[in-house]
Amino acid sequence: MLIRESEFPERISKYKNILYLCHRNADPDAIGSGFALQQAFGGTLGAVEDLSRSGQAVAKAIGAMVSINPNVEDYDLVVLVDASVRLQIGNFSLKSYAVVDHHLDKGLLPDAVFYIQRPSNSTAEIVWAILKEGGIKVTGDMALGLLIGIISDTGRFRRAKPEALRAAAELIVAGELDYEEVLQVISLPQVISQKMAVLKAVTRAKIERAGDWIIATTEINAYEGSAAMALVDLGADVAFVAGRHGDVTRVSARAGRDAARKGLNLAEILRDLGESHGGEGGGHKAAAALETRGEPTLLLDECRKRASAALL
Ligand SMILES: [Mn+2]
Repeated sequence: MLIRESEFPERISKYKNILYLCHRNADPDAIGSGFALQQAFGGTLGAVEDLSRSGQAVAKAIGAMVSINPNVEDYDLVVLVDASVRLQIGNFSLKSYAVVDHHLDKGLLPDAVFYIQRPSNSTAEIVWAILKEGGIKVTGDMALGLLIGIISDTGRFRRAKPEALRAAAELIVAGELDYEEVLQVISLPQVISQKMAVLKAVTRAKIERAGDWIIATTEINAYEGSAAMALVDLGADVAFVAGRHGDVTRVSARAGRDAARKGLNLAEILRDLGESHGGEGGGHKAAAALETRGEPTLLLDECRKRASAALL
């Protein structure tokens, strides 16, 4: 059942033992949002498998204790934060759960006891609305985590909508934060394996034109998301990067603003591909991911065809 932000405190108060669960490779938006909810309403903060490097940096800066792979059976409610597809949280059984998320995916919504999902730049903005409307006082650390969530999910405000900018300004005031210091927290030097992966992915890329649109596809078995982003930064309108992970193939996709405006919806393309290959995909219009069985080359072909059909 879809609820409003203002209804969240009342709903959550009915449960005693709550787990706020962040997705796999938890990023600053997931950690910052989960931490703020946990601080405001009590319970445990957890993540599936691991935290991303920037997720770890944020957790350290705000003093978040994150339980890795907690036993979901131990809780009477699991609040999934920043995720609404199985792809991001893995295959354990979920009895009673809620969702707070900003993706376009519907996968886990029908069985949730309640959920808040709307297409904002970040989950952190939704959490900020919950706290604000509930009249809950935020600490500096809560505000810091939420602000970093917004900064990182907007690409340092490059994709920010007015609501994100407004929430960021409010959080700086509420948490008495120094913006320059905040940026320091997520200014991490790239590790060499990431630089190598991205450079290899770019040099191997296949570049094709669909009318005036440029679609790039490539394979690399790590940092697919960073590689796709790099290809779009270099001029591709759409980029799909596939990599093998054990017996599954992961595809990360990114699109430039013009392609998304033209109606390209990467979340839809990767969700459909996931459905037809027995995997799962989803995300946002301009940034999405897929995990499924199948040959990387064939999956990339299908991605390219779907993207050019959407753009032409
Ligand atoms: Mn997010």
